[in-house]
Amino acid sequence: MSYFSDVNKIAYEGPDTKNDLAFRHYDADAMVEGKTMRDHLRFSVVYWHTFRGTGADPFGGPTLLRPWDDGSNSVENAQNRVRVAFEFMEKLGAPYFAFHDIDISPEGNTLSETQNNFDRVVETIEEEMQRTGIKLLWGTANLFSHPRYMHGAATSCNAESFAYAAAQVRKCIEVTKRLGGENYVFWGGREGYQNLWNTDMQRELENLGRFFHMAVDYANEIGFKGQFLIEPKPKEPTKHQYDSDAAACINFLRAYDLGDHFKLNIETNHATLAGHTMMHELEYAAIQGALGSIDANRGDLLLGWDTDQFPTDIYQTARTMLVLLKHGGIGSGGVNFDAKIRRESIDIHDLYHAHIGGMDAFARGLKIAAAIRADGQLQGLVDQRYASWKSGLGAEIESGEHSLTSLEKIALETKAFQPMESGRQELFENIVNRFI
Ligand code: XLS
Ligand code: NI
Ligand code: NI
Repeated sequence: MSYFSDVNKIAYEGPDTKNDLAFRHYDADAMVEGKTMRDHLRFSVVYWHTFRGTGADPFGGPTLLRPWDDGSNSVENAQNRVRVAFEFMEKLGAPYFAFHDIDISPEGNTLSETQNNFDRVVETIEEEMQRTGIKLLWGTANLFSHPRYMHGAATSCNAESFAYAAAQVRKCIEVTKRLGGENYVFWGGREGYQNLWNTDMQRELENLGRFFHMAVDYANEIGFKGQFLIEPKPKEPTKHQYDSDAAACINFLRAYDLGDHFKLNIETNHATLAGHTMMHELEYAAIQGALGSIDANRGDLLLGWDTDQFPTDIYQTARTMLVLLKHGGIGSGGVNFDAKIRRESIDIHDLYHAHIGGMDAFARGLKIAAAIRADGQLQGLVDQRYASWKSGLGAEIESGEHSLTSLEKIALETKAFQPMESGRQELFENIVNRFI
């Protein structure tokens, strides 16, 4: 049964269309820098917000009551929801989706019942993937909702929680492989602490490293070739999450000898919660060879938590795409809308408006970033700012010809500094604005 029978496949109609259910900028087949928009952006819909989000918040219950959901915890309800989800994604034209194990299938009374439910729902997903050609960007295990994870999962003080988490991850990697998932994500849900007095940080970090090694070993064992990704976030739900930002994650991966096996999934609203910009996090991850994928959303300047709003800020998407283009694209990752509609947006069509808006904002960001690069003035000014490294002393230093002592000699001989380059921040900002 169709729940979106009044919605046609969302088409590109150009910026002047009056149709709210159309793309103004995302033209999947249009070429940008020699690649289609589809291949640059690799859009992905998240199952948890889009098909399991209820609108509940700490002050009130569900507002998003879906006509397709019978409210039960049955496998049949979950399978039916899968069909609705694929109808939605097919009409939207998103090539990918992502899920947590417990988003797509109900937990049972025992682990084996849970696994059995999972397999049954995955069968329906497999059918729908075949029917529509929609692919799996990544799978992940939810290791944070159940009370057994109140102290964390891989960093729990309780060994049995660790064991249960291991079982969940093993199964979820198996399913991700079965569905041809291109990545597998670890977001450290409650891997962190609320209070250092009661926390053995060293043990928790070592166990986290141990847990990730087990995942790598299992992937090798079954031949799962997808990319492992860690998703940094500084706080929420714990006060201090161990994977707080890109730099902390990369340090952790190197310290525990995991650097070759993991990249990062950078989320916009997590970057800002960490006191960074998305561009900073992407740039840092990229130069360390660790840029894997992005969770696209945005926060609210006035709110200090992960509001997961759909990205509509053209500056933000243009910056994001500029960094991605600079570093050769997103690889096996994608632009994954880890974003939710507001609890007041109760019409099922709002799901379309939200995703269309996000896809158009990124398509515009992509076009803007490509135009800035084609124009070249911005990069030219950056190059000019660093010109002192291209020849003479700078080139000598960068090629390793100097020591503190030899440089001291040069500094002692320097009578007066040459006039320096201006930072020209205002000009840089003006140039960007010409393309927005
Ligand atoms: C929560 C995270 C989460 C991950 C997947 O803040 O963004 O949704 O992306 O577990
Ligand atoms: Ni998040
Ligand atoms: Ni996320």
